[in-house]
Amino acid sequence: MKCNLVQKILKNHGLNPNSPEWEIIPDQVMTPDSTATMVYLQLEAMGVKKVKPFSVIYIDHNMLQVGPKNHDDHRYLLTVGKKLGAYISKAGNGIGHTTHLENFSKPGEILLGSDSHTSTAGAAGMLAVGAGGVDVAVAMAGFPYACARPKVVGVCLEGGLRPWVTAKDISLKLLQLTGVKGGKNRIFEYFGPGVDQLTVYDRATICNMGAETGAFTSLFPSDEMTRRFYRSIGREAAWQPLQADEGAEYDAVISIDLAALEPLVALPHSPDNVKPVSEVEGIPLSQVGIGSCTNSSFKDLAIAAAVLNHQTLPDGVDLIVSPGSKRILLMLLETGTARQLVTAGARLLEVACGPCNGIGQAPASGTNTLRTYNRNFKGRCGTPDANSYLCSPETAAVSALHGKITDPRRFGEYPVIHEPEFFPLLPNAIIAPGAGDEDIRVVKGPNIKPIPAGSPLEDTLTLKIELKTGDNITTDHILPGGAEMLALRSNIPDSVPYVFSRLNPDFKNKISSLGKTWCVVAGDNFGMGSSREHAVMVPMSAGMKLVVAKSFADVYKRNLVNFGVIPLVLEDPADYESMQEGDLLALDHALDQLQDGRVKLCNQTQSKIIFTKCELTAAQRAVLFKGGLLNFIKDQLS
Ligand code: MIC
Ligand code: SF4
Repeated sequence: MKCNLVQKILKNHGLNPNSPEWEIIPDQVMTPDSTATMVYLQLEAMGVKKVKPFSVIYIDHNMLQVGPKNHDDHRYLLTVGKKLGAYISKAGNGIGHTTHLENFSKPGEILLGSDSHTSTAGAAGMLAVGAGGVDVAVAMAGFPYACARPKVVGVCLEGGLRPWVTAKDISLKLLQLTGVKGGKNRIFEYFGPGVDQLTVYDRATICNMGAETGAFTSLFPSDEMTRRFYRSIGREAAWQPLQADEGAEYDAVISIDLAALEPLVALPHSPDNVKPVSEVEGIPLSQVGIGSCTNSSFKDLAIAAAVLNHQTLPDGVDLIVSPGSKRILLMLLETGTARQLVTAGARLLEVACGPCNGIGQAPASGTNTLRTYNRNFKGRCGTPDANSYLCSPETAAVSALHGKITDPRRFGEYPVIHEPEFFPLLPNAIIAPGAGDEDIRVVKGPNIKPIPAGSPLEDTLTLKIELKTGDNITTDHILPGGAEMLALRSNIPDSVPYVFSRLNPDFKNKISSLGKTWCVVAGDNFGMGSSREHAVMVPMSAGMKLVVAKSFADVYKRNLVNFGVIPLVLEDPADYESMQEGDLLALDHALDQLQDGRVKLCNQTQSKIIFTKCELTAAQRAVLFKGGLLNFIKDQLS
């Protein structure tokens, strides 16, 4: 049988790629600090003494220490992580996705991560999947990550990129073609003649942005360019060639002619609101950001330096740049690239996620910020009325120079970037586990609170609709990111006042009067964006027991089940109109109906019957009935 890359990787792991359900045992696990605290609290709650797969914690999000919370949580991670046998990338080493790609990626291996952009490692030919924290914790305890088989969509890249057109523009083109739902239950596997010219960092940009389509993951073959990447960092032994067979088949194929692409930009407030830069030139900018796990490679920042060399940024524009890893920062320093950026007036930020999810550098009220990041959800940058645009580093740099969105091709000759052929990783960048670690005393600060457990399913439920909301509601709408909120990731009780705050600022005032259990009605693609399980845990801890939606983002639906919250999809989307906030919905014989998968709700207020679907695997139903995955696993362990 001719195999595509996904089929090869699964078969090499002893799995049948055509089975309707996959049971994946990851080779590697990565947990960034913003979700890692909860993951390790769950590991402790399960009584895990040693993590099974090779696991790495990244201190990369919660770096703004305006109070003790973040450093307290980092000291928890540094002690519990070492005790349980994880590797730890310390603060300042790098954004997890970039740093994992450089230090630990291996073609053909499977990575599971507690962050939606885990897919970045697909750049090196890995099957790299973002998931909710408890799914990752359970995999670290040695249980398989079970999921329905996603479809594999081949993305054939043809032709070659013209000057000033980049990997970021390829990813924006895919978003324009598929929309933020187009990757649902899909893996995007790249192939074709256009792949060869893309560096591994280019491929990382594309696999990273694939998360914005809702994709299960994205990946590239491992070829000579991959080998060159590994050689340049001193890890050539990790390389192996891995390609789809000639004539391999896909569930579908999308073709993109790279030669026809032009610089693109995503307009507020969605990554799929994509237009050619040439059509939106002239929009004034107060801020330009180059960085994040999407675009923070040496080349990304060196292009900006070349554009800004011997120039001075216009007075009204703030250019913030953040390297993706310590290795990249050192390359910038040693090649004089950092000097060019700083001399032109750029602000060199710490090696971290930073402004990407609103941790610092929030732009001025009501202004426009142009960023090389991957998300521009309203309010995500930290300023509720700012407009966030997404683009390539090339477009960002030329636009910064002009103080307004500008087609980078106006700059003239496309700079040639000379990247150091060999710039090895630092041997002291990652803390490795060692002998005697099991005796380490775990340090827990006052910010760490007990994990809220879901409640086993009752057979009869009467739930008040406490929130009705629209389409494409993101995890940022449900539970905002940002410095203040992310510092509470180990403290669910203190997080409750923030829930749904970006949808309804008054929601916090009704929390004290909420019933023991209540429900939410939502539109299409509810819970798109991050894999953060907190977007379920926090409302669940306040009583959310059921969500009725036109459709769900895949990971969010999985997170609902993992915390015992019932996900129902309307059989007739038109029924969405009839349900109003304040209505009482009754669900009788819940266990039987959910077992059957077709669930009848009675809207007692409107005297209307509504039919819904609850499509779950048998394993997921068992988890839901137990009130969540932690309860289920504890049951199994006992
Ligand atoms: C994000 O980019 O939104 C985050 C912050 O990295 C999240 C993870 C989190 O919420 O901790 C993600 O993308 O999953
Ligand atoms: Fe960090 Fe932003 Fe990447 Fe999320 S998307 S991991 S916040 S850099």
